[in-house]
Amino acid sequence: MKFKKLVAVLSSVLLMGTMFAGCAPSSTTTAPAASTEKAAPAAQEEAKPAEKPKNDKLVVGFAQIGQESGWRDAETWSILNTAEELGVDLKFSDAQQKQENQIKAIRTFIQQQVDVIGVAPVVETGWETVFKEAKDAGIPIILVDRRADVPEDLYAAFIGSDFILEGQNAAKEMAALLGNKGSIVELQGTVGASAATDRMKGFTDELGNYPDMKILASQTGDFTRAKGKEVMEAFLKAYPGQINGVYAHNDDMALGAIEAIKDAGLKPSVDIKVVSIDGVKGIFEAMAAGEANVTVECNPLLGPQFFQAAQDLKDGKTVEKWIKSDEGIFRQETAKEDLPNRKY
Ligand code: GYE
Repeated sequence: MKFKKLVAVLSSVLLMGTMFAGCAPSSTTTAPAASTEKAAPAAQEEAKPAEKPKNDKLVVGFAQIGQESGWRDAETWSILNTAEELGVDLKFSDAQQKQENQIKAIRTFIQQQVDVIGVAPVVETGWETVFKEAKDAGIPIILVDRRADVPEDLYAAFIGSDFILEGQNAAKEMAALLGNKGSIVELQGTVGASAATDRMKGFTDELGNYPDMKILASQTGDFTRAKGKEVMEAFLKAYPGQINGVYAHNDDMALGAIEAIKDAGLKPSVDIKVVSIDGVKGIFEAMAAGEANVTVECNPLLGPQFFQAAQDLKDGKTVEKWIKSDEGIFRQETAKEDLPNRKY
């Protein structure tokens, strides 16, 4: 499935917050009503033994957060596309940024007796009850890209990045850009999300090594371009002529901040240094145009690792508790050469 086509399908189907089953080409665009293969066991049970046959298709439920960023779209694409390639029966839900919708989706997956549930927890807390329900039903949970604050026995694995390290790397890059001296504003991700909490911690801790660098202000832009712009506009008004750098917890917010900086008559990456996290194409374009400085990569293409872990769990194998992704740091100097190689 092509990325653009997928995004179009997502916008039209998933925005409604519905759930649909199967990721094969035939079912991706089908109406939610088609998702009944696993939901009507009664009729089947009379003909077949109650137990699921061994070696049957891998059945997975995935409770996605929403469509707040280019990174998120790339992750969704990776999940849908890998399921299609592997022939996995995928039930996919878009929670439109709401934890209650993710919890509802997980409960539906439990009823549908999926083999494994994947969830990208929008915030860190509030998962214990529903994860216990999955555990009682014998369904392992894989945390994808963000962590949940639950006891270790309530999830099988976390697949994703080291957000603290990303924050530390971002701080080192900012220090190098500013000659170890200057005032920074921070655009935080969604409040309560592990990706935001840890990116803030890593950055702040690392900044402790640079006595002449300080954070002037820090506020959430909810991982979106629109809010990133809005908050940056407010910062520029509140601290005229005082901001040397902006650190954004994701590229989308940085792209919003760049617009705000330009609207204020300043040059992004020159008058105000721009450092962010993710590595989406849009920020490479901005770097190539000389408007952003550095992105610390966070890989969203987690589909292959996710379904491998799901299959291993179904097969009764043990999986690593933290499956990490390989990531780099990319700077303005090489952006033009890097751009054609970017996959998301
Ligand atoms: O950095 C951001 C997204 O959870 C790691 O969520 C993910 C973050 C990603 O919306 O762009």
